[in-house]
Amino acid sequence: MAEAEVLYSDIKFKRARGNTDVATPSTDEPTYSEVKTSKAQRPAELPASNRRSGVTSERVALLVLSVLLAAAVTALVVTLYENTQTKKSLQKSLQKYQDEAKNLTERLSNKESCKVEQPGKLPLVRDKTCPGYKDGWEPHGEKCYFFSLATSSWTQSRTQCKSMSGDLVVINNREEQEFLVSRLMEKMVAYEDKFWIGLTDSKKENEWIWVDDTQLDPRLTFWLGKDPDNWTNENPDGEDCARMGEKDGDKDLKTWVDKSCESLQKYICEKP
Ligand SMILES: [Ca+2]
Ligand SMILES: [Ca+2]
Ligand SMILES: [Ca+2]
Repeated sequence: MAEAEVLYSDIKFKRARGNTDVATPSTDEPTYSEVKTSKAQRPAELPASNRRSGVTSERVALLVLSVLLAAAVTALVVTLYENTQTKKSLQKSLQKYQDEAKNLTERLSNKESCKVEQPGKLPLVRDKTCPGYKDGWEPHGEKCYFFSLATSSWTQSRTQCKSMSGDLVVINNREEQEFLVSRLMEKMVAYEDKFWIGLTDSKKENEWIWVDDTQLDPRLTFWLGKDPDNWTNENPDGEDCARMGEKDGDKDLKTWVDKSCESLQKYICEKP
């Protein structure tokens, strides 16, 4: 018998009082007999309900597996979605940073081009200071320049320059002309807001002399249009002093015009 199989037995007999010879009990004397048995239940004899229970367990297991599989798939989908969102977010951020970097580069590039001050070929040395820089003198090359805010006649303007240890500007080369043209493009507030330079033909008509007594080199002139025309409508004495400046500049740097020396103009001074 297997361990799980249990047999119970409980038998009770009652003997008659005072009669030991007779083994047969009288009919009025009751005899008790009670037998309880319990047999092991073999697997093959499992009731139908238990078999159903086994099938149900398999179904439950299958259901649990299905739920776990569904959960795993859901988690995978959520992770994939989150990764996609993160990737999109990173791409947006990257694009934003790239745009900002591009803007910054363009702004820096513009700033650099302003420093160079086209059409000048040589970069300006603005950090080098000039004597009297607090009054507005600014360096360029080995010289210092002053662009006046006030207006005066050509002669008065020259006096002003001399009072500041300089003289009206003498343009010695094309590069110096380029520098002055570009500075005047910034400073001029109107088309007639031109500046006296140190050039005059007051001694002899059409014989132009710089204030340092050098003759004007015909290969290095920047007359604008039909000037010098010694126009006499404004002053019967004609026009014997030179002024310069084109608010919009000129690709050939042609910005000089002759003007009556009594006209009130701004002026450019130069000193070493
Ligand atoms: Ca000069
Ligand atoms: Ca003249
Ligand atoms: Ca003229």
